[in-house]
Amino acid sequence: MDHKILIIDDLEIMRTMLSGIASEFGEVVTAATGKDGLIAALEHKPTLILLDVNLPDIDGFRVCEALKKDYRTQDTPVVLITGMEKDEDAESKGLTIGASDYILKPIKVPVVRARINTQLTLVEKSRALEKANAELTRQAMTDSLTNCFNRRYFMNAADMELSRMKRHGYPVVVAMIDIDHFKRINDTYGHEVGDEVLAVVAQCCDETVRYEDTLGRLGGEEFAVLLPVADSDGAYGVLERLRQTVEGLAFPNAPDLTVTVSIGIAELEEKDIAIDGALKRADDAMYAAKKAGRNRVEI
Ligand code: GH3
Ligand code: MG
Ligand code: MG
Ligand code: MG
Repeated sequence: MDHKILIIDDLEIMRTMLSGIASEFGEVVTAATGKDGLIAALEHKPTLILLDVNLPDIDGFRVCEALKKDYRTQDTPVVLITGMEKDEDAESKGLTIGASDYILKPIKVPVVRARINTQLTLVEKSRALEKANAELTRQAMTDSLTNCFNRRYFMNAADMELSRMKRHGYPVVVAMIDIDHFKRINDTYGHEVGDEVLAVVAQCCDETVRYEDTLGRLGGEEFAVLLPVADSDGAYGVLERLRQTVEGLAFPNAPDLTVTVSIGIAELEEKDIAIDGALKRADDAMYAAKKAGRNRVEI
């Protein structure tokens, strides 16, 4: 892993000695004053900061406090370095204000090396956890076949959009998109082609709507999209374009296949308590499109 270690110490000999050890772990940057150290922390975003307590301008405790107050640096571990070995207060004060560890002067090379190693290992573990967490969060909100949001995420997002609409008063439209005769597609071409159709249609929907619109797979071959700041006439244009694009899609594994969708549109209304009401109206409109011959958009 790429580490960057910031050393803040006013003595050049200390900066040189500490740099020698720290450079075994990654890139090293140094600063000779508290102020320069704070600037360097923001500029270089180090993984670890070694901070001398006795500095000519701002003392190390206050530098540490400043680092811990700033959201941009508060998660960066700080190891304090001091010559006040008799002063137990200094040690507890340092640890209380958020320092991760303490190194006493005169420094011993193996001790410094071990303490740096411990801090960097902790950083690596927490980064790995963060990554795993982010991946879990992504999986929990995504439908794995189509990569669009799953039903649970969509319903939550839609309820939030409904309350935003009520607060701000802008129109929001929800559309139900259902693939026509999808069962027949599965029966004729097999489930694998069916799955490919779902993925391609989802991608097509995603590319047609705007970035701030939310697309979800509600079930089998049913998708829904939320279009904020759109009234049903405005949304009709977008969805009619989507309908035409889907009709023109080509499927390499089924060259003679034409896929169409039926789409129902409804506006969210002030009286709606949850998204279900608007979804039901969109669903009714979608069924009207089916009844009217499919491959249509109905309001
Ligand atoms: P309509 O035009 O009236 O919508 O007819 P339809 O055949 O599309 O509708 P129906 O609800 O009868 O059939 C939906 C089919 O979708 C049935 C089900 O087997 C299939 N299906 C649901 N989920 C998946 C999936 O993940 N992959 C595949 N390949 N098929 C699926
Ligand atoms: Mg000093
Ligand atoms: Mg269908
Ligand atoms: Mg259906």
